[in-house]
Amino acid sequence: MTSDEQDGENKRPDSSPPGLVTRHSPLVTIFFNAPLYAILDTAANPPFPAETAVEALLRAGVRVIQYRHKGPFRRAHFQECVTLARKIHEAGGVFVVNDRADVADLSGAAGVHLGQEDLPPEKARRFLGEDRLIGYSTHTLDQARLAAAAPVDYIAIGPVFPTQTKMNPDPVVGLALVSEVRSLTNKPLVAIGGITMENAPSVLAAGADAVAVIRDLLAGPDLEERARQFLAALKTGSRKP
Ligand code: 3NM
Repeated sequence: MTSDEQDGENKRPDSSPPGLVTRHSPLVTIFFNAPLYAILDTAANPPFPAETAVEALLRAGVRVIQYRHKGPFRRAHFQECVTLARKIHEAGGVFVVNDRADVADLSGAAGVHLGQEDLPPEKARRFLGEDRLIGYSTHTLDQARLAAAAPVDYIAIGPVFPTQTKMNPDPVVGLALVSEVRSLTNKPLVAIGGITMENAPSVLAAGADAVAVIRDLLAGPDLEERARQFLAALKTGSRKP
């Protein structure tokens, strides 16, 4: 193994591991088959390491997984991202790092998820190049309109329902805004915030391609089984690719 591989360094544009999902791959197709976007939030205190969680999610059939760490980003967090990126991409999945385009790039992630307070999408795109995925959180119709025109590959909208997970969440947007945003863009749409196995089908029915979930995935004693049940509940499917 070279030192580059050890560092997870991913030299653009042609050293992406074979099979790595890039922005040119159809995310809508991935979401059609597995419309669950799992977020590993380091503050959610899962009773197992992130690597174990990822293995369980992949076995269950989850294909898009985000690493979310809001505290100081230490070397150990970076190394964790390197390990998760490799594991997820080897399984044909998509690994996304929250907030940090630098970490996404250097860890070999498929992309970054940006919030409204992070790097502007244009700057992240310039930094990451054309191959990486960029997701962008929105909380209002105006923000979603701007995101539709921005160089981002998918749009997140939320919080759809009240959430206990995010600190200082934006006002709840409800299913109505999910439908409105659906009608203004063809980009993959990921709904987030307070989504549970019970309400998730209604979120897809409102027009989302996928649901992003933190807390409700950890609700049962067995993450793999919970993720399987979640995917089964979403089986009615989202937008056809
Ligand atoms: N972003 P849970 S809501 C990380 O509105 C995040 O953009 C939101 O966690 C947004 O599934 C949220 O536990 C928290 O509600 C999602």
